[in-house]
Amino acid sequence: LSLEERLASYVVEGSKEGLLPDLEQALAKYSALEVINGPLMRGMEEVGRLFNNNELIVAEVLQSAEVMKASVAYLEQFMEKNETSVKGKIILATVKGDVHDIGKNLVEIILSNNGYRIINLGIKVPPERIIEAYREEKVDAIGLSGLLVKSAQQMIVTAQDLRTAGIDVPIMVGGAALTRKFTKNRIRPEYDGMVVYAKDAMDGLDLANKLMN
Ligand code: B1M
Repeated sequence: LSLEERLASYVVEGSKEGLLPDLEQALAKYSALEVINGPLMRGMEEVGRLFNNNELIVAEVLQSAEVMKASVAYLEQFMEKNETSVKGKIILATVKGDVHDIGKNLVEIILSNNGYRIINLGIKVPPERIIEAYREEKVDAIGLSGLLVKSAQQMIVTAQDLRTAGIDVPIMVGGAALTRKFTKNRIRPEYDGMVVYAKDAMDGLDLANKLMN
């Protein structure tokens, strides 16, 4: 197998044996983020496909997630850091009912490496928790992540609850179940402030930079 195929296969197989030396080798060729967005993400997509076809069980997908998390944890130290002054304070949360957090945590790493203070509320976060954190922390924006189809619906509910609470700072949404169109047509009308859709973590950084200007 080529280096790229091996990297994807660690994720698919849920195995860490040989992972670190291969990640190290990959860094001679790619940036840390390219390793994540390229071979590791391809592995994760394959996991999703196999799981969908009932060729993997949840326990196996969890092991794949562990490999992805370990890889990101290792690669984090090699990611570009822009330690300017604090550009803004942002809440991040995976919405109520959803446990997927690898994408959200990647967004956290990238934003905090680029001048943002992140308040990461974790997974399965109900709107009340977000409202509470907003009031305590006085944040500049709220980021919501969700990968399940029902999470897209939950984002609508969350936007409604935030509006009812009188909150109108920009919301950034992301995750596999969402689209720009859904964001514009279904979430945006339920909220008083801006709602933007980020297709990946780097897009999230670009949008955050635009929102803060
Ligand atoms: Co789940 N899962 N899962 N899963 N899982 C999916 C999402 C699924 C598509 C797999 C499939 O069937 N093909 C499917 C959803 C179906 C649907 O609703 N349409 C699914 C399912 C069904 C489930 C369960 C219901 C399975 C079950 O129990 N029967 C269950 C749900 C539990 C729950 O949430 N209540 C479940 C559980 C799990 C595990 C716990 C085993 C594990 C998660 C571990 C963890 O996160 N700690 C898991 C995993 C790993 C996946 C897949 C395989 C991979 C997700 C992932 O981490 N990708 C996934 C299939 C897939 O996506 N290919 C799948 C890598 C990550 C970096 O990408 O999160 O998309 P992603 O983030 C991207 C962008 O989306 C974006 O940036 C990131 C990249 O830069 N982004 C943002 C994300 N959030 C953002 C926020 C932003 C900006 C950008 O701003 C705020």
